[in-house]
Amino acid sequence: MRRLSIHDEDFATKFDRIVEDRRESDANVASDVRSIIEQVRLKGDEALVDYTMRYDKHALTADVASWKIGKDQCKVAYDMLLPDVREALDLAATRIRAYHEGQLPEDRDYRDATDTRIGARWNAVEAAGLYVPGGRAAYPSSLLMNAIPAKVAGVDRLVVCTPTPKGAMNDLVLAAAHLAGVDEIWRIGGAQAVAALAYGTRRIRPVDVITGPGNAWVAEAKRQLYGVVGIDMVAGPSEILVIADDRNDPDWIAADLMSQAEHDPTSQSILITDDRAYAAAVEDAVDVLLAQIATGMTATESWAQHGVVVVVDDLLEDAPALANRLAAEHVQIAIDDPEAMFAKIRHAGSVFLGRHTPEAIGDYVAGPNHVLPTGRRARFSSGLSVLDFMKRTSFIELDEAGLAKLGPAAAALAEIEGLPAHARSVTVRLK
Ligand code: HSO
Ligand code: ZN
Repeated sequence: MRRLSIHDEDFATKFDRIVEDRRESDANVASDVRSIIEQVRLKGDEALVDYTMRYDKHALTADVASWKIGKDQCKVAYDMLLPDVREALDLAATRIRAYHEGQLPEDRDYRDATDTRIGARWNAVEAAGLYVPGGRAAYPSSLLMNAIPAKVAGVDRLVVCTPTPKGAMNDLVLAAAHLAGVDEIWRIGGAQAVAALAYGTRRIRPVDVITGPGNAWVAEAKRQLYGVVGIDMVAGPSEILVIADDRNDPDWIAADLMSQAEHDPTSQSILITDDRAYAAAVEDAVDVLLAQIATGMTATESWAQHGVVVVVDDLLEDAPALANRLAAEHVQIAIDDPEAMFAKIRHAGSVFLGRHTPEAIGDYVAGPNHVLPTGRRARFSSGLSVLDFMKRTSFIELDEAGLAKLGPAAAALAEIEGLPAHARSVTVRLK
């Protein structure tokens, strides 16, 4: 963990180094991924059988159940949930759905002063693919956060791919898939799954957009296949920035910091506070917590490698500029009246206001999406939304009088661009 004070004489340099630290996998997977994609494109299902045996030790056979998890199986998983888990998942799904319904965009259709009718209509993509990682990062909450916006957008066919290493399935993910209305679940993972979703195989029909988190191979496959399909974003390790004054219980803030540190050793937790003694109290509370939680190993590594504590003079004056440089995925503003600080935050994936809004509420049940830009991408991008599963088609309609008004200018521009057929398609219609 690094400690910085705004009074350090090399503060700017040290802070720059933190901002520039990408923390992303440097594994050089690009060429492996390229060849996996090529094999799936050439050999289709046969390549999926090979890779799934090699990487997941799972045999895809003539038995369709080895390929696909049935909807009935998802329903059984849902029905078997403990009542409090089911209620929690239901609450999450209901709130996520309601929030995302509010994102549905409005079509535009109007006549301007020249009586030209112009506008745009939104339509959903036909099919979306959702990657769900196996193992540690197989979160039912992430399935809901990806699947529900797709369904709200109006996607007809929602396909999940997930690895089932040695045949193992995650019943909570299946239960969430039932709740979200997923249409197909294929037992395939890695870059090969992304390639199958993009190009299609004999068994798996292709999709138009692929979303969902994954390891370095999955992320690289999405990057390479962007253009063949749409993708949501290339996500990196999770981050949290907590801006807190000394009137917060240090235990609360320690838990907030560790809530993201426990995701992955490359996750990052940063505290900005205005009191050195308070910073030390939070650091102590973090150490106590790390010894108690089952994810202590992961969180300890994240905190040791990437944790940062910054002490400033005045929170309202100093913190927003630092926060905007970091453009963090999550920003918690744990002070009494967060509004003035919030007004100065321009770059952040999601902001959590006040002392009673821990980031974890946003991970699960608040409603807004938890798929958010990481690695400073909040400078130019936003969290997942229904718009990621939609696109708009613009339209234009003129009548004879309207064409008479606009046509000559279009013809003139076509002439200077040296495109006579363009000009003519206009002028033949002018009397
Ligand atoms: N905080 C993660 C999402 C998540 N947390 C899923 C718990 N489950 C994304 O930044
Ligand atoms: Zn989380």
